[in-house]
Amino acid sequence: MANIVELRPGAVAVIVVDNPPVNALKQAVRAGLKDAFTRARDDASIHAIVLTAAGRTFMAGADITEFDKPPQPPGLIEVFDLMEASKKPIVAALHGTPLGGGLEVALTCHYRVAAPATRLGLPEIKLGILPGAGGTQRLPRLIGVDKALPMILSGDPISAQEALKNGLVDEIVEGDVTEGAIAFARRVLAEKRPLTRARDMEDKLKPYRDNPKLYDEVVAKSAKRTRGLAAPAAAIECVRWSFELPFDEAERRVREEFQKLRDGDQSKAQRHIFFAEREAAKVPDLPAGTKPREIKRAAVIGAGTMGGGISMCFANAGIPVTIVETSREALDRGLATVKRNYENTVKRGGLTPDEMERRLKLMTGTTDVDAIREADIVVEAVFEEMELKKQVFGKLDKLAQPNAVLATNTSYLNVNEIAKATARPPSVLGMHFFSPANVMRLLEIVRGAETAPDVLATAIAVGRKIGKVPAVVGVTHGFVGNRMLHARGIEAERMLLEGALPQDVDGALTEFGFPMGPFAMGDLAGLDVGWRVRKASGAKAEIADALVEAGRHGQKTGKGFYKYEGGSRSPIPDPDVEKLIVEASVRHGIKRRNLDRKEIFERLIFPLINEGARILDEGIAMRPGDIDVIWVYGYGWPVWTGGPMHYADRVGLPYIRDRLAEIAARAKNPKLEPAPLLAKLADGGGTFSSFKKAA
Ligand code: T1G
Ligand code: NAD
Repeated sequence: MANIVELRPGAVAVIVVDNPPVNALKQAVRAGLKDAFTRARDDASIHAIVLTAAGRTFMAGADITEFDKPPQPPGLIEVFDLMEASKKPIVAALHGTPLGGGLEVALTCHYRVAAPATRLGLPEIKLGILPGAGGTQRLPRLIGVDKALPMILSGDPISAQEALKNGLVDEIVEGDVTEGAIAFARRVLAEKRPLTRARDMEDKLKPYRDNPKLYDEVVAKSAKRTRGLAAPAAAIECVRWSFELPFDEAERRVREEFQKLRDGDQSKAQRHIFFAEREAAKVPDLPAGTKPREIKRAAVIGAGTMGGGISMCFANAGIPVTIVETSREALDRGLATVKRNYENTVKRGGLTPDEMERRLKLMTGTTDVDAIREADIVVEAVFEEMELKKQVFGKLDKLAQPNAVLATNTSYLNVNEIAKATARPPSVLGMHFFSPANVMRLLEIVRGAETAPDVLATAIAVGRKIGKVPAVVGVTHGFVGNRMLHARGIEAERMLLEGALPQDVDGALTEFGFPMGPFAMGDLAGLDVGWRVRKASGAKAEIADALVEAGRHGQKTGKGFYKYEGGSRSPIPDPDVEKLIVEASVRHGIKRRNLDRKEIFERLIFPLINEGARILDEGIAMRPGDIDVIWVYGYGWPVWTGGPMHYADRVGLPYIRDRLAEIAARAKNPKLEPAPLLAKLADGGGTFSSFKKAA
């Protein structure tokens, strides 16, 4: 086995880090680096050092699994002190994704060269922390405060080309990057170039030292969403210290901030989601060596809201896609919407016109279903009607090639029943996208009773390829997300009758960090959709039904639970709605009372968690973390609280059990009684996360 850090001697020595898969800077790597830099310092035959990494990437950061354990020396700072004291030039050879601590290592080198496809970033903010090893101090010195702060606050990487432009890298090298770095180091030696240390660079800080107010403008431009989040606010302060304080004093304070964040609930929740996201696509009972099928061409049936968005996902990933509709008119409408979406992205600067054309060219619209013969995967997105879906799958069965994967985007319907409309149920599964499909990251992959292992593996691989976060779930009405959403909705409507108004209910969720509450969401999706489903099934939702019957269909009619003025999407509380709600209370003989935020919040969230417990118990979700991932990526659950099951563990299951029992008794609704698993865990002092381990 190769050493985890190897020193290859020579006039230009090469230090190679080899810690697959992403060369995370775990303790053994830090110790290896310390040892290698010490030996390089002490070896008189070495005149310069290239730092490189084996495998797919330069170091992608600290090892996140170490954050929950006591720190083990040496720390990165010890390694950095050695590097900065070096009299021999150190050149970083970057490829892949130098991120976080990995980029901070590179920032401490005297020079940086990069392969053309390198992406460089400080993603710590996405884990609820901030760059803890010099990133907040060295990056502003190298590229300027105005360029460093947005990188730190967004956590998004930049390209090697941009890094070259802003001074983060010194050269882009084609071919082998280590060889390129060695050649670069030789030139540094030959030309006796100075040992540039980022910590000594002052030029780019000067304007802010002279006029600290300049920084307020940078902050105003860079800070997007910081409400409720501890890390962005702290990061803004840390970058401020780069021009306010001496380097070492600033770094000392940064480390304090870093440790506070690392030990806080928000970062713990975000780290939980980082690992849960990667686990959600893993299926323990898939036979080892199961290979996904090759996907060269896709087809989508239906060019409506979802079909259009799903087609964009394929085209965005470079996969040609055929879109099948029933009529030319529906097809043209669908394709026009797709085009408009792309044009808006171009207008916002998110896409070049050429790239838009390239993507549009990958899409072929047709009214001839025969065209799906060439597809390796077909995603059906027609109306939510079982008979129609069965008919469509019957046709797909006759036309699709034997190896094709047949997926349905149904929101609720039984995937096994749909599969039975074909003679090949093993090829069928659900691929449940979320609206808008080209934007939302979640992909619920619904495994049918007969779905073949390689079909499941294909859906997961395709999901990743098109940039989604796949979570594998079982068949049940509404799958994981919508089934839990339904549980939330029941109490929402009841609370209106008891005394709350839509803005009170929605406010309880937005205050917690959701982008919107159930009523604003209903207005956005269109209230008529649910109304039609209820009419068909004989179900009722008194207030929502009354609104629809009064012509209030939501944003599309300018009125729903709220009113919307002048084409705006901002909900405005409407006295007419209040009147309608109060009248309904009177009809039911309910004396309206004041419901506080806490009661509203718990009555929305605890039933949802309860349903999550049932789903876990039934094995519909494999792990509580899968449910968390579904809610964070599909339903706007605030990531810094870690998703419903993680949050429930933090609140404490006994408290939730007791509150649910009260809510159930008051509503006389046995469905709200604590689920057996929740009760069992609460009684035994357990948590949902411990349930995962016991399974
Ligand atoms: N620590 C531990 N494990 C990690 C890891 C990390 N930093 N990064 C990835 N893994 C594991 C991951 O769980 C998965 O494991 C496998 O590697 C492959 O990952 C001091 C405080 C690099 C872009 O936040 O963004 O530095 O599931 O499936 O799609 O200031 O991983 O196979 O068991 O995601 O090719 C900052 C996090 C840390 C980078 C590769 N760094 N990683 O994506 O593979 S904080 C990050 C990523 C820090 C300093 C601080 C991505 C990737 P398993 P993958 P990928
Ligand atoms: P939609 O009404 O916007 O689009 C459906 C399209 O299917 C229409 O354009 C229609 O002409 C077309 N169609 C009907 N029969 C067809 C056939 N036999 N062949 C080809 N095309 C046909 O509906 P939508 O919102 O896109 O929903 C589609 C599916 O996605 C439904 O199953 C829905 O439950 C599911 N879904 C919707 C959402 C959402 O938020 N809208 C989210 C997730 C899943």
